[in-house]
Amino acid sequence: MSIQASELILNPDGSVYHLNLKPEHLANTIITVGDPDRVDSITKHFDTVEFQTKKREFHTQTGTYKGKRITVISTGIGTDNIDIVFNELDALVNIDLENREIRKKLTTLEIIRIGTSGSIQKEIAIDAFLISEYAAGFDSLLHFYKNENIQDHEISDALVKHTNWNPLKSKPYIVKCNNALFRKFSSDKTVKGFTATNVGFYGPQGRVLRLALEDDELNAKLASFSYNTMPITNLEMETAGIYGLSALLGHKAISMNAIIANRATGEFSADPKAVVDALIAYTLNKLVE
Ligand code: R1P
Repeated sequence: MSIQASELILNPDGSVYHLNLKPEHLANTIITVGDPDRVDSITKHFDTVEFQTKKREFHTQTGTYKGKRITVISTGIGTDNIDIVFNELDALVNIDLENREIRKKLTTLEIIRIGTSGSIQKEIAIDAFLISEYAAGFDSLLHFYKNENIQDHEISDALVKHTNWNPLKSKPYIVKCNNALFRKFSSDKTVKGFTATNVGFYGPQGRVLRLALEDDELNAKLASFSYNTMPITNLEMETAGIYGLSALLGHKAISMNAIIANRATGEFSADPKAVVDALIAYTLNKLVE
């Protein structure tokens, strides 16, 4: 059945509404970043850039790195944007935009987030590269989709109990990375993590400026949570949405985090750009190994 114009909005040139992309602009390997300026920091390593466009916070460039075709796209901040980016990326490969029908043969995208993050474990040092094996979504994105098969309810229930989670907040959903990508991007230069994806930067991540927190022990409780010896390691704002939607849509995803802050010790990286650049170089090399 054909998807209505109001549900899958296309621009007059036939590109998808927010991303401004047509199917031919997209590679099957995609790097997502939060910061639009980080797109250039990645594609400056490319052999060539064949296409670029910008709309709102969604900046895209497609080119090749050591012969491998890759699209780099900025998502801006938060899982609300992840909903837009992942649905539109999927539509570009898995919906025929002319007749607005789902393709019979579906394409699997390989998606790598390169982002920044704060550790909540003292021993995960500033400037570390952390790969999210699991993610806990404190936003509510996944709850709007049928998702029973991809969530880990046991870990979620244990986390709710350990933190005495306030039921007025959306229940944490637990999702996992793609195992093959986890192995591909892991090395002695990376630490494995269980990432909490927060719905904001200040209160939701336990930062106090002028407003008191609903639970000022939350970060400490997250840091002391351990399920089968898996502690929660770091906070950021996209990974759980990326893992959840990728699993539902049939794509493979991994989230690479440059640890630029340690919330347990109060330290901040002396040169956050250098650690992000180092993670970009590491990730690109792993992609073509
Ligand atoms: C907050 O400053 C932003 O930084 C982190 C968070 O996930 C959030 O998007 O990632 P990026 O550096 O990729 O944006």
